This record gives sequence, structure tokens and C-alpha cells, in this order.
Amino acid sequence: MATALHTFAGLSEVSNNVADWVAGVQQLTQPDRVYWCDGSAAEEQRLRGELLARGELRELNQKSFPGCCLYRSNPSDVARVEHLTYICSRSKDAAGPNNNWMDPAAARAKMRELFRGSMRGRTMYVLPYCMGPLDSPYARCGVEITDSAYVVLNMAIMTRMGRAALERIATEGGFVRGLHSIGDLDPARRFIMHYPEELSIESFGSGYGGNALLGKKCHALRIASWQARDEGWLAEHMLIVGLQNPRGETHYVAAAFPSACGKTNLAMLIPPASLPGWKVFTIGDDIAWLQPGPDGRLWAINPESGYFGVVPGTNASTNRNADQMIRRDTLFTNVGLTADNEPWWEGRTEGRPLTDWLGRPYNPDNGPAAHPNSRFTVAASQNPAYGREAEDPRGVPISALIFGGRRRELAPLVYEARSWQHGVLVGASVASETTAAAAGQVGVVRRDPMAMKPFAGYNFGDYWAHWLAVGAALKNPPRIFHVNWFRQNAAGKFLWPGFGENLRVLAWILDRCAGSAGAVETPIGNMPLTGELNTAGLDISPEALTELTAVPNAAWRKEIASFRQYLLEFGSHLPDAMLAEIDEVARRLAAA
Ligand code: SAT
Ligand code: MN
Repeated sequence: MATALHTFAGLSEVSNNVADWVAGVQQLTQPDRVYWCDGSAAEEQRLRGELLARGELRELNQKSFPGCCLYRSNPSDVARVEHLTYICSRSKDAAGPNNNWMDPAAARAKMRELFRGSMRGRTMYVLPYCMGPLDSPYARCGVEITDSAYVVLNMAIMTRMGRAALERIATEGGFVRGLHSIGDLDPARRFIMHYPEELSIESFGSGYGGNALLGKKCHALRIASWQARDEGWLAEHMLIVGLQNPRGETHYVAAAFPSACGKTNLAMLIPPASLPGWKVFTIGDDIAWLQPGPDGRLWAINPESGYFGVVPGTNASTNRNADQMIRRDTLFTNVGLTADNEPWWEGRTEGRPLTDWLGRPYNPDNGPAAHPNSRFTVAASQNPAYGREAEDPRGVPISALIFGGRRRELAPLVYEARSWQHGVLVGASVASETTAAAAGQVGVVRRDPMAMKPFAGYNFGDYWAHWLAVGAALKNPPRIFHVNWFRQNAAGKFLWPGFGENLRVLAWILDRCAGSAGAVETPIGNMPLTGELNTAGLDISPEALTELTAVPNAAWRKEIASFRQYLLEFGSHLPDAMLAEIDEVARRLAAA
């Protein structure tokens, strides 16, 4: 059997229960070497050097993009694979109709055969990590075992990875076990399995993003959502942002949108010149862990320490913060290259592509230069708008929860739920056009409750019941809103300018939370009174505004009827309160 190459002054001795598990995995997967990651900068340098030497990573122009590298994934491995992702709970009912399910014993047996000998000739990396600030009672730890050095480089940015996490595990005892091997990247031998009752994950056959960085979607959403239900909190697919108004008061909101719908842009929003005095601080761009606080408010931490963001579309006018942030020490995946060896992507305003993401000479007939789901991995602290409160062990108090999707039609710019209970229905009603973040057809509308369809680790019916219970336990719950930045007119033109101008909508939301803005009741929820949404200096026609705030009765009745059908699929798991709420909306539409 291979011997440990490196144990960093007894790192493997720090935690016996980790070491025992690692030894078992080593026996099964038969790596040539075992390497315990300490998370140091020197380690990152060394690993990166090894990948560069092997040609798996490519250095970008070090003058204009110092510390930046390009990684090209296998062309068959560029997005999450939802059809190969399973919740392996003991009962199928617990996973619900919203998940693929496999019997845990059958899944274990299947994965055992895939993992057997899969790391021969490779190094097995052991990555202890902490999701959330190391000193936060809300943080949770895990250990990922992987044979991909690219995964190590990503996890080192995305999580608090290394010695300190292992020390926390040694004191705490419990941790999430994540086993990952890229296998032979054969899509027919690719599975992402979750065993929520055992707090464990097995992922085989993909090296990409959410399939392979197990701390992210697998742990921080699927496993954590299950744990959160048992423990009385929420693990959500939400950004967290701090908004400081011209009076100097800061409020925090958390917002859920499906993948590749602009969460990173909203989290890093640049206030437009027409709204002087506002400041925006990013706390998180993808995942929020929400806990009822001792004061009866809802508090949030960002379990991650980096961003794994969509590159295409990033430029100084869409997201100046991101544009600056990714000019150094950034790992690019699947972008094109310029003749100057700079990264290039659709929407980049400087340079021209010489080669595409596959390394071929760029030819627009072959499609875009950068893959539509090409990504940057970058430390959150590099964001010019980074909010230090992201490191506060208590988290930040949340004033408003916002749900949204990418909807060409129907969903208005903004509306507010009448109550927490109605808000849970509004969150459950999220639907969105599919994007390149997941394998499959792009642009079809699908239901994506709370933007958690690919990520809820258990039955949505039980999940909504849990949401209702969390709200009932809050003395001072956040208000709940729904937004849609993506409405188009009949000619296919966006009705709302989006990006920084979204702050106008957020300002109304905060005024509602402060009790200082009025609203009109509509059958679906409360909307801004005419004139209360600040549109001064905005080039938007009165017709567009009317369309953005319309509630077309017939279309909404159809929508509510189809949503009701969807809810009924959850059978006895669907809380009665959800049916009562949807029937109330239907009644209001009929009476309007
Ligand atoms: O691939 S990830 O799941 O990490 C990114 C996303 O789809 O949100
Ligand atoms: Mn996401």
C-alpha cells in the first residue's frame, strides 16, 4: 500500500476519525500517494507549479493578469449534471419527487465498484475545509478526498481549507465526508450521490464545478438543507448583500435566483451615478445559511470564501467590481484567449479572441469563444465591494428575502408577499428559463422553487413546511419579495435596464421594510404605488413601466392553476397552509 507522502507535522494525527476514513478510502482507491492539504499559500504555489509543468494549467499574461491561469476542462464536462445527481436517503419519499433517488445500499455498492482502484497512478488529496467563518457557531466542516489538483486549487479559494479546519473537526468530531474521483470522465460512469443521513457525498466521473467542489452545492446546499431541517435553520441558494443608504444606514438582504441569473452581479452591484450616496457591500454571491437569532431576527452567514462566477458578460459597465477583481490571482475555466495570452469571453470589451475555450483557432461558426458556463474562481476578499461582515461569526441580520427568476413574460418587476406564509408560496412559485449552468436545453421555463430545484436535499413538501416553521419561530421575520429583471416586450427588448439600476427596486424594498413606502394591493401581492419607485433620470417609457407592473388577470389565473397542479404533486407532504395561500390568490384574481 502507498505511504503518506506528506503529513505536515502530523496533520493526519490531528483527527483520528478523519485518518481512519482516509485509510479506508486509500485501500479502496489505491492512489500512488496521499497528500494532506494544509491550506498554506506555499502549498497552493507548489500545486499550481505542478499543474503548469504537466500542461494541465496554463499561465495567462502575467503583466496584465498577474497570478491568473486558465484551465480547460474536458469538453464533455462543462456543467452540473442534474440527471446524474441523486439523494440516497433511506426512504424514497424523503427525497421527494423533486430529486432523483437511489437506495443507499445500492448506490454505495455501485460507487464502490467505480472507486475501486480509480486513483491508481494518481495522488489522493485530503482537504479538510470549513464552510463559514472558522470561529462561527453556524459554520460546518467537511473533508473532501479528491484525485484532482484542480479541485484542490478551487477549494482553497472557495472554502477555509487546511489545518485550521482540521483542528476544528478534531474538537467538534462531526464532519461531512466527501469522496471525489474524476475517474475517466466517461459521462456514462458519472454519478453525484448524497447520503444525507450519513452526512456523506460520493462524486465520480466529473471534474467540474458543482459536481466536484463538494463543499459547494453538495455539502452547503443538499446535505446542509437536510441538516438545517433537523436543527431549525435554512441552507439556501441565495446571495447576501449589504445596502447602505445615503443616511448611512446599512440593511442586509438575501436573494435567491437560479444559477446564471445574475446573483453575482446583484451581490456586487455598482450604484448608478443617478443614485448618489448609496454603498453596496457583498457578503456572499451564491449560498446563505440562515439562522433564527436570539433577537428574533433571521441572521445569515456566507459559508463560502470565494466566488465561482459566470465569466461571459463581465465588463466594466455590467459589473465593474467583478471586472477589476478578476484581473489578478484568478483561476479561469473554459474561456478563450487573445493573441496577447489574455483571457477572452463574450462581453469582454478589450481584445479579440485568437483561440476558443477548446484551444481551437477562434471561428464564430464554431460557437462562442468562451463556453457560456465558463467560470472564474477568485477569493471574495479581492472584490472591491467585499463586506468584512462576511467574516463576522454572528453573521448579518436580514431585513428582506428576495426571490426571482429569468422570466420573459408574466412576472412583474417587483411585488411583496402579504405575510411570511404568503412569501413561502411566492418563493415556491419561482420559475425560470434554464441556463448553461446545467447540462440540457437552455431557455425553457421550468419550476425552480426557491431556486433550489437542483439543490434541495429532501422533499420540497417537507421543505416548505420547514420554511413555514422557521418563519413562525421568528419574532421579527424579514419581509419577502419577488423580482424579475428579465421582462421583455413583444419585440424581445428588455423592459428594465437591470444591473446597477436594480438598486432602485432594492431601495423600494428597504423602504417597505422600514415602513416608509406605500404599496398597492394586487391579487398576487403588494406593488409600488405610482411614483414610489424612483425612476428619475432613467430612460424608461411610461408604457414600459405600465407593462412592468401589470398583473394580466387571465394569464395569472392560468399560471396559478398550473402552479396549483405542480404543488399537488407533493401529495400529503404539501402543507395545508400552502394550499390555503394559493386558493387565496386564486380568489383574489377571480374577484379582481
Ligand atoms: O457548478 S456550480 O453549481 O458550482 C455553479 C452553479 O451552477 O451555480
Ligand atoms: Mn449557484
